[in-house]
This record gives sequence, C-alpha cells and structure tokens, in this order.
Amino acid sequence: MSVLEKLVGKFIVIEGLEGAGKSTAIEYIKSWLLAQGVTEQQIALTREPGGTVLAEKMREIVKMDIDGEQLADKAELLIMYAARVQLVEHKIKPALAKNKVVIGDRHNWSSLAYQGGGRGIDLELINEIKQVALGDFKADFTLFLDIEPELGLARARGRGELDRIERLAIDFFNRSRAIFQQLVVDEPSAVSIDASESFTQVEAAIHCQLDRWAASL
Ligand code: T5A
Repeated sequence: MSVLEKLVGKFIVIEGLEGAGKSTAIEYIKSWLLAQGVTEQQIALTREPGGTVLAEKMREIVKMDIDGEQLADKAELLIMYAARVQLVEHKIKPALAKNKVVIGDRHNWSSLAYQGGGRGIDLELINEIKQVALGDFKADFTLFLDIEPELGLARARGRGELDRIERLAIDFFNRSRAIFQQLVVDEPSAVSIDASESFTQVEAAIHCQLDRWAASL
C-alpha cells in the first residue's frame, strides 16, 4: 500500500496553548500532505470549538463576556463537548468516510487541559463525558505544540485583543500545559514539538514527525 493510500481517511490533530502556532502549523501539515500526493480537495480543516454553523454559535458563547453573569465551569465544559459532537458527527466523520484527511485545530485534549487542568474539573468526569459524547472516536495522530504560556500569550497579544479565556492568570495555562505534557507522554500516537523555536525550525520538526508517523502506518 502506498503512503498516499495509508494517509487518506486519517484525522490529524494539532494541540497546544494560545499562540503556540497551531493555525500556522496547519499550513505546514497541509504542505506536507500535498507533497505526499494528497490533493487540496482531499484535505478538510476543522477548528474547535466551532467548525459547523451551530458549533460556531457555541464558540461565540464560550468566547463572550457578559456583565454580571459568569459562564459556570461545567457549563463551559459541556458546551465544548456539545460543539465537539456537532463537529464530529456533521463534519469530521463524513469527511473521513469520503477518504479525506482531516486536520483538526484542537480536539479532545483541549478540554482535558483547559477544563481539567486549568479549571480543575475532575479528569475522570471529563473522560466519562467524552465517552458519552464521542465513544472511542479519537485522533489518528496528535502533534502537541509545547510553549511557555508567557511566550504564547505574548504572540497571541501581538495578533489582537485577548478573549475571556486568554485573559486568565498564567497559573491557569501552566496547569493546562502540564496536562498536555502528560497526555503526550501517555499516548503513543502523539508527539511534542518545541513551539518556541523559529517558524523554519517548527516547520522542519513537524515535517520530520509526520514522515516518521507515515513510515509507521
Ligand atoms: N478551549 C478550546 C477550551 O477551553 N477547551 C476546549 O475543549 C477547546 C477546544 C479557542 C479557545 O477555547 C479554549 C482554548 C482557547 O482559549 P482560539 O481562538 O481557537 O480559541 O484560540 P487558539 O486555538 O489558542 O488560537 P490562537 O490563534 O491564539 O493560537 P494559535 O493558532 O496556536 O497560534 P497562531 O498560529 O495564530 O500564531 C499566533 C501568532 O504567533 C505567530 C503567528 O504569526 C501569530 O502572529 N507565530 C510565531 N511567531 C514566532 N515564531 C513562531 N514559530 C511562530 N508561530 C506562530
């Protein structure tokens, strides 16, 4: 079977803190896929929360600030999963069934890191909700872009105003990062990339890890 045949129908996810360079990295993954012979039409991009009309509405809710009413932590968690089910059922699974390669800007790990590590919601509870929402559905390959929260937030700030989550204290992001770092150790089909490096170095590291993964398929 050729590399191209092995790649189709795969779900590749990029995870990491704010400003780690996930949107930028998606372009590197795309260029690597094109070099393997995957066509533009065979590539589907998604982002979380969001990616369908209804899931984008849910994204607006988690991003918005409302005077006098805070979004409860568990409400935030459940909205993340509601948006995720919507995306998986209406976009990701149908695309994979058509033998597309799906590149996800964030997926399940973000909930474990942010709502689990950051907000302090029990990870077992999150895994139970994940099981109800998605069953055993998971990424085929995860690239975790690891970055110091201070550097990531500085990059995100350079891009524009920070939103409700991005304005949280640095400790929140340190706790989230620790969960991401543990998840990547525990998951054989995941790798960590040093995202503090230059654009060129991050691109080379991503392409190298994708080559290794493809060779293992
Ligand atoms: N969330 C999400 C949860 O709490 N739980 C969940 O389950 C999920 C799914 C999503 C928010 O929701 C939270 C997490 C988030 O707070 P978002 O707008 O999608 O919000 O936020 P991010 O995914 O964090 O997107 P960002 O745009 O902030 O970060 P990216 O995509 O990682 O970074 P990118 O590529 O836009 O780069 C940021 C800046 O850095 C530069 C870029 O040019 C850009 O200006 N840059 C570099 N600069 C120097 N060197 C490099 N190597 C660089 N790479 C990029």
